[in-house]
Amino acid sequence: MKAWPGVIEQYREFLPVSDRTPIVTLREGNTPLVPAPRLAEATDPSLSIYLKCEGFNPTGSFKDRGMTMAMSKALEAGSRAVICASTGNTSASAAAYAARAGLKAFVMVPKGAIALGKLSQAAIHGAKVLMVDGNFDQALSIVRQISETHPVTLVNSVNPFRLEGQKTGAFEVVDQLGRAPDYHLIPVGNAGNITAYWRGYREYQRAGRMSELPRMVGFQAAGAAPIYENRVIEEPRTVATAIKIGNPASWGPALEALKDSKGWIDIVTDEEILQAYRLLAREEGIFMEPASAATVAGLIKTVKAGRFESGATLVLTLTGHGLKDPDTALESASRPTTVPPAIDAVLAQLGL
Ligand code: AN7
Repeated sequence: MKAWPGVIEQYREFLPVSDRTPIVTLREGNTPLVPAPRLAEATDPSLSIYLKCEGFNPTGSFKDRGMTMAMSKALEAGSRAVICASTGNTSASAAAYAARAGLKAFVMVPKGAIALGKLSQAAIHGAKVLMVDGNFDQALSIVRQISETHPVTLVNSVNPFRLEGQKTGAFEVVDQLGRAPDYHLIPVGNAGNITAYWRGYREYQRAGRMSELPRMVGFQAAGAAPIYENRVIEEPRTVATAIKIGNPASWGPALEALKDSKGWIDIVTDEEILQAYRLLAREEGIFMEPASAATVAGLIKTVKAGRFESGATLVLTLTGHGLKDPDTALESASRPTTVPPAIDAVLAQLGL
């Protein structure tokens, strides 16, 4: 079997690269599309549910698909440094791909609202990490201004190459499933990924690789739901820190994706997110971060509301790995029990 070359080489004909583009890759993509029969059993057994496990990318999130493109094009353009604001995953991915490319990385993250794993990634890859005493939206505004006036490339999803890379997620779903699903469910923060998936599906259809388009269904956290509420949220709140965003950069394009695909956007509460988080880990053996669990929470809510027709095929993008956020995992599960090193004491705990 040929080794997976990474998303740019795999989908070169669909991407704005040329022979002169130096490809910066960690062999991202080719993530598993895992059937979720227990999840169907727990919701509606007539549904075919598949999980696109993006947490298995090199830095543990879907951001690597966009970062391989953004970093390759930055290098091609002669850039020496990159900058981003991030709720965590973008900064982890930018730091790793910048290291790979030999570029300097500057990342800005909201203080106290970034999961431990993500922060550790940005740090160990050698990025200059700034913790802003404010939120993501404020940090994005600052780095956007800096990139306009200083020699540093912005690698947030407002960089058009990011979404170009991320659309390969849709290509893979179709390649793995043999068709597009009837519904594609996805968490929404800055709204780049929902926009990218929709673009990917449309381009694949135009190229004759699939026939029917899916309906895109997005989920925001109830305390951070600007698109759902149709207003900027000044102080977004949610346990799913990855999607704690009050003024999404791709707001307009996401609305178009929802409208064009006859999809919709809904909200899920933190309680629903954490319930889905535990369910996914315990019933399906898949550990994804809370923002990803928002999609599973959305599935449960939507099935209850009777919005999916019987027998429909659903794909859920699980955007980031559970290990990114060990604190939330430990707070959401029962604590380990300490025992002395003695068989009797251990047996007393096991109840065998
Ligand atoms: C796990 O890292 O915005 O709607 O700065 O990390 O495309 O923004 C992360 C977003 C979903 C939302 N799931 O995707 C960042 C950042 C996870 C994420 C989203 C993010 P978009």
